[in-house]
Parts: sequence; C-alpha cells; structure tokens
Amino acid sequence: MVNLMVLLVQISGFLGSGKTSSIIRMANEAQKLGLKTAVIVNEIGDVDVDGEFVKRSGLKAKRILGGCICCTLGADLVSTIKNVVEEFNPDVIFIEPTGVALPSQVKRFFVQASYLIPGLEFSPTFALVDGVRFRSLLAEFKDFLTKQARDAEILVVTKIDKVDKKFELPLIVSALSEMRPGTRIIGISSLTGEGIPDLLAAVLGDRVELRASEQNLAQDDSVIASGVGNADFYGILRSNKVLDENTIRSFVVEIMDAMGRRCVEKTGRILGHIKAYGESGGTGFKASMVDMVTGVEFSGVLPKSWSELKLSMFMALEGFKSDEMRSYLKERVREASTKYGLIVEDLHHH
Ligand SMILES: Nc1nc2c(ncn2[C@@H]2O[C@H](COP(=O)(O)OP(=O)(O)OP(=O)(O)O)[C@@H](O)[C@H]2O)c(=O)[nH]1
Ligand SMILES: [Mg+2]
Repeated sequence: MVNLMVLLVQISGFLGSGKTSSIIRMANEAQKLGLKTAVIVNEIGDVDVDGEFVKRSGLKAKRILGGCICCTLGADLVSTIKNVVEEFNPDVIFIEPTGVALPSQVKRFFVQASYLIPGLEFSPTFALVDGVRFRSLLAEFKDFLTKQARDAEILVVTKIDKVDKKFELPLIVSALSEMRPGTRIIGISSLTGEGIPDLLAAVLGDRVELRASEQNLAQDDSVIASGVGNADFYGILRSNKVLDENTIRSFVVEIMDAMGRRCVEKTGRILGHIKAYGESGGTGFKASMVDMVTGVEFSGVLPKSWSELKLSMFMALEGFKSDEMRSYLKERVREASTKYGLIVEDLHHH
C-alpha cells in the first residue's frame, strides 16, 4: 500500500550537537510504534560517516555529500526526498542538515518539494543545542547559535545525562528562552533515552504550515559563511598480520587527537566535530570527538580481529582552513599507518 502522507522532520543543530544520535534513537522508537522511517543525512565533505552509521543501525538512509542542503545542494535535497518517498515509502523522514545549515533555508526547499511530491507534511523544525558545550558555544559562537535557535520552532537541549540538572540545566533553559522567547524547550539524552518520548511526541504530534514567502530568501553559501574548514579521509587499511580492536582504536584516537590538538594550537579551542566510521567483517563503529577533555568516544562495535578495514574520517572545525587541515590530516594518516604497519589504500583521491 502506498502511504498517503509523509512527515518531513528537520533535526538541525551545530556540529556535534547530537543530531545523528537522536535521530537513530527516535527512528527506532517510531518504528516500534509501527511507523516506517527513513533518514536523509547531509555532510559538508565528500566522505560519509553518519549515513553509514545510520544504515548500520538498521535504518533506511540516503546521504547528500559535498555541500549544504540549505544553500548549494538544495535541489539535491528535493530530488533525494522524492527518491526516498518512492523507494522506501516511509511514514516519517528525518532530515539531518549539516551543522552550519540554517533551518529556515532548508525549509524553503521543503516548499519546493511539496510542489513536486504529493502528500508531504511538515513537523516543526527542531534545533539541537549541546548541553555540555553550551557555555563555550555561547561564548564563541553566539551569533550563529542565536540565528539557528531563532530559526527553529522547538529547541532541544542534548546530552542532559552529562548536565547538572539542578543548576546548569535551568541556566541553559533560561538563556535559550531569552534567545527565542516563548518557544518550547525539551531536554534529551540519546544515551539514556531520557526525554526521547517527549521529543518524538512533538515530532509526530504537530504539523506546521510552510509559507511560500520562505521560498524567496536569498542565501550565501553557508559553509563558506560559517568559516568552518573541513578535511576527510576515505580508504582501506590493510595489514599482513591479524590485528585486534586496540590497534584500530589507537590508530583512530591518535589521528583524531592530533587533529584536535592542532586545532587548539591554531584557534585556542575546538569548535566543531572530528568523527570516523570504520567497518570490518560485518561490524561497524563510529568514533567522535567534540572537545579535548572528553576526547574520542566510540559507539557501535569495534572488530575483535581484522586485517582489512574500511575507514571514513571527516572533520569540520571552525577557524581551521580546509587546505591546511587536509595536508595535516594526510601527514597524520601516513605517520600512524607507518607506526602500526598498515598499508593504506586511499580511495577518495583516486
Ligand atoms: N553523553 C552523551 N553524549 C552524546 C549524546 N548524544 C550524542 N552524544 C555524543 O556526542 C558526539 C556527537 O554526536 P552526533 O550524534 O554524531 O552529533 P551530530 O550533531 O550528528 O554531529 P555532526 O553530524 O558531525 O554535526 C558523539 O560522541 C556522541 O556519542 C548524549 O545524549 N549523551
Ligand atoms: Mg551527524
């Protein structure tokens, strides 16, 4: 049977705020309610990390790479929505823009999609705000954060498992209310699941009307405007020996750590996200770092033993120029591969 209605849900938020984690959590919950879900993930770079991880979580996903769907890749968003509807016939489509996208800019392509695809409905737009990094983001990136928050209908404070609920959370909530008066604010943890039912209820419960006027906003390339540089790696690692999970863990941590330290040297802090997706022998894992203190966090399953592994790495960091970041990353990959006796087949630059 063909669905009559398809709900589009935009989950926006700065780099590393927890968009992918919350979408996986919500989509799984929605499927338990009998709703068919699909996910569209957009990345600034040419290498896909989140799309692979989302698929590994058992969800239907399509990716849009190499730019931002709120500006340069808006037309791709429209055609991808159409493909997802035709191929997966979902009840709900979660859309994850890049961390530098402006929600209202994405919405104008929803308007275009609604002219092409019958039966589209729109949930409110959600802007995720990282509860753990809120203070430093506010200090460093207030204008952008405010813009993103003002652009969304519902604000979501993420990672509340790591936020002090008595003192810190009320402060975050009041700062957000000031940015965007009168709006609903929901706290969630994708780790523990706290607040996820409330968020899903908001996703499924409300519908918004899109205004045609939203179609007429002119917009610069948001990737360039953000000052966020990016670099990536996509290739296969091979070894003559059988290696264990610690080798790949150290390999990834060393590279990500070096990139993070370099960013701190250059800019004084990390404002962005360094992440990787690795896959070998039917297991897949994600590694992610948003600040030096927390360091690299792993999710999914690392391979217990391996001699060949597919690895994608992507980083988007404010204030770090793309060309510098790319050559520095290339050196770090070369250095780490020598150290661990790995042969690297670079698939991206072929
Ligand atoms: N403690 C905790 N960590 C979380 C939670 N949600 C996400 N994280 C961590 O935050 C980091 C970034 O999460 P992602 O879901 O990849 O964030 P994102 O917004 O999709 O990142 P980009 O797509 O790169 O912008 C990862 O290390 C996650 O494990 C949470 O609820 N609690
Ligand atoms: Mg993501």
